Amino acid sequence: MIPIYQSKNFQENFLNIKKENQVDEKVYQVAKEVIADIRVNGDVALEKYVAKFDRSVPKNWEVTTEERESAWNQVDPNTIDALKRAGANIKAFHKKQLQSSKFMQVDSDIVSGQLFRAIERVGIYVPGGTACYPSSVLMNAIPAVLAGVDEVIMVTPARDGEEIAPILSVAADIAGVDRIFKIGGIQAIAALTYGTESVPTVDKIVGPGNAYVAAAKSLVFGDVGIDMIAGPSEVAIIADDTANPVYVAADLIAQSEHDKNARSFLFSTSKSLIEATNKEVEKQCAVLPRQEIAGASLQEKSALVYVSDIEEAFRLANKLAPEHLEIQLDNPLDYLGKIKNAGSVFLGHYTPESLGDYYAGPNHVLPTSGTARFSSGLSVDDFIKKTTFLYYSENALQQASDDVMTIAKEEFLDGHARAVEKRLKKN
Ligand code: HSO
Ligand code: ZN
Repeated sequence: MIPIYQSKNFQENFLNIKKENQVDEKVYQVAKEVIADIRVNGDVALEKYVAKFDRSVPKNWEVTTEERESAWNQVDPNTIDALKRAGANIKAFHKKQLQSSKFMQVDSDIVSGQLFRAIERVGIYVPGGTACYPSSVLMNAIPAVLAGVDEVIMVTPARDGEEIAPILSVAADIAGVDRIFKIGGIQAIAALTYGTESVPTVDKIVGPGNAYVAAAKSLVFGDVGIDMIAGPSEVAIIADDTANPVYVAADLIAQSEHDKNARSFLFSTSKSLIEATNKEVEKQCAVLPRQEIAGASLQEKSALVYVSDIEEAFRLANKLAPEHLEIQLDNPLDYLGKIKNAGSVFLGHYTPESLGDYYAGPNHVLPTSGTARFSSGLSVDDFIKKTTFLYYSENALQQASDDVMTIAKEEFLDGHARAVEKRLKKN
């Protein structure tokens, strides 16, 4: 059973709380030590930590072409076809995000603009444990490849001996990943940041990971770019009497099966929908393989919230800024204008979040824990740098000179003023 809240209680319990420190000190300490060791001692240290922390120690760090080819024979052809179609949809969606460099102002005397250039090398972290998701390989690598990144390098720990999960290798091929290394955990983040004899450095690391990986990413940030540090997954559903409780319950459960800390919310104007949803949740959970995880998330972290009208539902959802927002109302497109804060939105009774998680095109790497108030899901932009440029002719500089020198002098930076003055025509 998911606890039922009134709008006011929900706000007190879920919206006005201070964030807990997500990663504990001991985890940071371990990460610091491993990173420092690999930074200084390269492969020797890397080998030591792979042996200590990863489940198996491969002889060859890098997945060979032969291994990548043979992975295709180890995955069900139907799965391969589904992944290819998902890859095509994700590619088509992200292609529309590409932009060309901009000449912002052009006349004969002044030219300015922005050069859009891809990051040269990107590392993609892929967990190897239970959350070993080929969909995440597609979601992280496809925008990088489309952006024009020269080299996309994936890291993931080997399982039972020499091999990485074949489905991850196939997904990597579909997405266009250049190289794969069989390394996981803190040691993978350290190796990608500082390089070792066998692992090249990258300029940015993206992809989800456990607490150790998250700690390592935040420690190396600055020496390398990172994406967001994702918290537990969330969904908020806004629904009224037109919604089907079977669908609402299924979507709450889908989110909650990710993690005991996942959070699933329903904001509804309908008491009967809330009651029916709770009954459905019980029924559907009883036959769910991951019922223990989903059950913990639903009972301890989730809420069914009764609201007086749809406006109130949107107000709460915007304050929550959920990673995923579903609008299970008739004519759902009419409500787009009401959305201020959400990672990704799913409209109508037939657009479950699962479509977005796997297949339709939008990215599933999204801002969690309310960070959708100020950030966005992964896109081609995350792999692009924008370099501004400027050209002034001699005449244009003459015209701007007084203003520039005046401001420079106000800042007591005479050298700046003189850099203009030296170029002025002497009459
Ligand atoms: N809902 C997850 C993504 C995912 N779902 C991967 C299934 N596989 C976070 O957006
Ligand atoms: Zn999911």
